[in-house]
Amino acid sequence: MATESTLILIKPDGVRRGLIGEVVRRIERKGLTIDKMELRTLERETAEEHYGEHRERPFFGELVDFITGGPLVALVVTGESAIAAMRQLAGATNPLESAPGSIRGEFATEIGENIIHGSDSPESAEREIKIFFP
Ligand code: DAT
Ligand code: MG
Repeated sequence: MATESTLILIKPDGVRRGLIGEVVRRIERKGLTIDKMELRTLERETAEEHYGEHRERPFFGELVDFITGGPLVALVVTGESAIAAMRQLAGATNPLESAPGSIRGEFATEIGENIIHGSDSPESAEREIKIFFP
């Protein structure tokens, strides 16, 4: 058990569909703390750095197009086991495999437009938070 911080993105599909409040409500209801929060549109370079681990994947170009395609909300969320807690709230990557009550399970149908990003480890969280909030 440890206090952690994680980088969360409410992706452009979530912002477009009016789900900022819904996601923020779930974060707060879980008992986690929002330390930082900013609405911004990413440059391609920033998106490519954030998703660098996927650079060789066939969907990388589409992923960068999507994540730069409109404003998103970047948050730093802190609390007990915040990384795993936020991955639980988000649900599995493919919304057709996410638990029904999770954010992706409830609000998305497509893997490419799955509403939310959450860091997957303490190392990723540290790296990603530096990209968005240097
Ligand atoms: P997660 O966002 O759950 O950490 P990931 O790191 O494996 O998932 O992938 C990052 C994002 O890339 C994911 O949220 C949606 C997109 N993605 C992943 N696999 C994909 C695929 N097979 N086809 C299209 N987009 C995909
Ligand atoms: Mg990931």
